Amino acid sequence: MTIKDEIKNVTKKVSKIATEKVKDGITQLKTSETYRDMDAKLHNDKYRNIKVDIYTEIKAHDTIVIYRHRRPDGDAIGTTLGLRDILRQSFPDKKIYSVGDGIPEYLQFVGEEDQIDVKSLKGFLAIVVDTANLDRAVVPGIENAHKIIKIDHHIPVEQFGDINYVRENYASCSLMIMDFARSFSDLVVNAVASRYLYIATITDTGRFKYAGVDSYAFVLASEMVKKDFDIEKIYASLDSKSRELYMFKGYIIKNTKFSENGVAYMHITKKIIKKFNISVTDASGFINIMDSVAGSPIWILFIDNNDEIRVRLRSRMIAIDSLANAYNGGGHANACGATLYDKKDIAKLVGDADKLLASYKEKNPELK
Ligand SMILES: [Mn+2]
Repeated sequence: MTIKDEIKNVTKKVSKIATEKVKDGITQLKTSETYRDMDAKLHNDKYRNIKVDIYTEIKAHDTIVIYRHRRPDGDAIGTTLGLRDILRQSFPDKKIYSVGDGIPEYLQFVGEEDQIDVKSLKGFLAIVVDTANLDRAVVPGIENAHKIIKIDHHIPVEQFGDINYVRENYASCSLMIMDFARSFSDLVVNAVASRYLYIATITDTGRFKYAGVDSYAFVLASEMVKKDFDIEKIYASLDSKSRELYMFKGYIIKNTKFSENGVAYMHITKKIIKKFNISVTDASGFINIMDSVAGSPIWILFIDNNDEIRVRLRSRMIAIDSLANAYNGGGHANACGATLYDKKDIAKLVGDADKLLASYKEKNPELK
């Protein structure tokens, strides 16, 4: 065989292997069964039984009420409405409600919760989503519930359900619901429900930026996007702010303070809120403006709220939930909230955060 022929042969072999690999990939991605295997591989399928238990309770109840936490964010609203519409579509004979105490203005484009008197209902199934402890939840009439199911992705504070389905490695509660829905063939996720879940997912992951966003998150998001809803409109609604808020953004950037080791923080007083004519919720929404300062992977917003000071804490790489826990709060490792009752505690909390950052920088000198 000449060298020329040999090269030809090798090329043929390589291209045959490549073709087979591509074919393999295509067959592998063909069935949703394989997606489920991916879930099993990535997240361990020990949760399958608990999903079946939840599904069984849903089947067994004619009335289902879905609750979420107070001061709802995009995940809380999108997940409750998404789950409600999945169940309505899938079980048209059941009565399914999503209840709360009002939707903040910036999320009103998402959809509407149900205005019903839950106290008049009896023997229903309660599903509380995106909420670590019952104290944080808005749960009118839950005392009449026959059973309570908790579905959440926060660090568990309290196991308040008859069934507690908690998966901390999920980047949003909406992804848990999408995973749940596609685990059962008779659960229908239409375009309306997909849109709700998609809004929840992008808001809770900072548009797929935060820790916890893994390949399976994209598989689930991809399933949502396959349905026909307008993504451009969603971002237009989420990302446009009123002129007052736009000006307020400039104020934060101009007035952010930094601790010795680089914790970025800012105290928004009642006076400032009045000056810019914005709400406390609006002000809280600006926490992530401070996320892009080099050397400042912890950032904190303090907002006066009646007699309390609401605290929003965010970080990259460094777990800060212990800090939130020490100041009447909790949440995720990199995103949590707390409450202060004394202005003096601001300096104290910043000092504690500064120590955390200092010790992280000591171990990771590449972060100056
Ligand atoms: Mn969430």
